[in-house]
Amino acid sequence: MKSGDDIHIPKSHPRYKSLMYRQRLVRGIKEGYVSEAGLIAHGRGEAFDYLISEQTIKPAKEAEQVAIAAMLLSKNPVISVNGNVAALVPKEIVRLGSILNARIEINLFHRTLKREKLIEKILKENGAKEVFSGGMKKTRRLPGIDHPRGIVSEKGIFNADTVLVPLEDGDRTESLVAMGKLVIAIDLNPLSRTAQKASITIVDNIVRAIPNMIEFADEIGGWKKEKLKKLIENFDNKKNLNDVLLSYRSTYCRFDS
Ligand code: PTJ
Repeated sequence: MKSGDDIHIPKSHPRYKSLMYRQRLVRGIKEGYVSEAGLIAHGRGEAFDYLISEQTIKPAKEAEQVAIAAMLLSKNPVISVNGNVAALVPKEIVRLGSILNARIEINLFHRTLKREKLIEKILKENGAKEVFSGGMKKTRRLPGIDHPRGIVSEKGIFNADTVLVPLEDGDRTESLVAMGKLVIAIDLNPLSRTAQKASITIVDNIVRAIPNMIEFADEIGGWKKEKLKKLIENFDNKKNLNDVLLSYRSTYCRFDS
């Protein structure tokens, strides 16, 4: 039976973009690579996106630039991909990985080999040459993560010095930070455990964050190391998260007398 989720959405619809992203996730579920819980996560993200007027706010821009500086300075940066990321920004993730010379690793919360294979296919169709995952031969376990997502590839996340974790579920960030890695999170919820525990938190929708990061990579890619280091030194993640919360106030108290 058809669910009607695939109806044609006219470009003139005021929420065209938002509806198109929803459709991508629904299709991803039908194709078997997005988890059903991915829809719940997306809905939560949408709610938080309203609080920033569905725009990249200043603190997010700052965090995006610092994140790129950190990745440019890293020896072995890795971008972690889950089902939602593969549905929303597959081409952009591959492009960012190639500009930054970063490895791409599939790491799933609702892990199945079938989903891993389907996501690998999508990433390769979008230009990825090599895709790492916990399904590879040489794997290691992240300390403190008993869940199947704790199995990561040795050459990818396990040996990374910097890991970009978009739309993360929480405990893995803590484990990666405890291992001494620099963790960059993309999460619309500034209060989530991931957002609070990451080294650099980007509170922005991934569909805007990754394209912005690609622009920053082009812009600051040629900078000297010292200048990149300065950007990172001057960044305070706690302050940045606080600025995000303050921006809610300035958006939603605009009718104050
Ligand atoms: O594909 P899998 O099996 O690895 O599962 C992926 C999900 C996302 C389902 C899984 O990691 C999960 O359950 O995540 P959580 O705990 O719901 O956390 C996801 C976080 O991402 C929440 O804080 C959301 O607010 C946030 N989020 C959702 N959509 C977006 C987002 N942040 C940025 N951009 C989005 N589009």
